[in-house]
Amino acid sequence: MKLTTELIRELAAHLESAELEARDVVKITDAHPGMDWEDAYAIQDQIRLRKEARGVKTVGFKAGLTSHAKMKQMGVDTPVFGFLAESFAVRDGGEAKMAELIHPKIEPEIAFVLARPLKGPGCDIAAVLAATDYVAPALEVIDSRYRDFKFDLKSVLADNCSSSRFVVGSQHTPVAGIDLPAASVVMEKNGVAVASGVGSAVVENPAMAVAMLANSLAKRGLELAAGYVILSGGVTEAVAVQAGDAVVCRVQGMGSASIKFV
Ligand code: OOG
Ligand code: MG
Repeated sequence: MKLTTELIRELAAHLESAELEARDVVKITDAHPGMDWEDAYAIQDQIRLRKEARGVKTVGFKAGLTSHAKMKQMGVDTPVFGFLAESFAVRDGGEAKMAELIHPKIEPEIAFVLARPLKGPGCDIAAVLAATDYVAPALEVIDSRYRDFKFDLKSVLADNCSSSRFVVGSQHTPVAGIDLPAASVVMEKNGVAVASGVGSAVVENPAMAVAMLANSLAKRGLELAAGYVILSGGVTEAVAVQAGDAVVCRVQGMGSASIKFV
């Protein structure tokens, strides 16, 4: 750790206010170039604790930058992990308000909902599949608090990996019947396909991204709880949205998830 506890709390308040007030800020490594990985995750943890202290529950976690398309789009080369607060959840077919967002982009993902807790280290694909209650199509709305979505890995980790809103499809599919790497994923905006890929785009198997998340959390003494929603990461590049847009993610064998921007 390079930053003091006081500064970590200040930076968490700074980034969470930017989120809640829908305004952008410059990336925090500009003023704190010496911050390390531990500091970055400590700021993210502090944002989570701020929300929990106000009664906003944590309902899951996410992996991000788990596909080559996303890594290339953002100019980084390792996965990142963030948390999902209940205030981020939008029901399938529901609305996200543009006035509450800065410059949102949307990406198609595969969600896992856990029947049993998942704890690293040593989690692998088999452990993830055994702990999974069901899988479903998902859409994640990412909304970096950083100006023009320009960041480095430490800044984005501190900013809870741009997490903003998410929708999980209402069809629940047991994972046993699904070939996750082969599952085709299509995202449509206003009825037109704007991105498509297959499950294997996410670290060869989206279940692997969940295992990596559990193993990463273990380093901070955290685990994935039963009932948690896990987003395994954007299958394709993220696409910008505006008021009036309707977006659907369809995953072969799993149905769809949809959201409107108003
Ligand atoms: C970071 C979040 C990435 C994903 O699924 O790849 C992410 C960003 O691109 O702003 O959620
Ligand atoms: Mg994502």
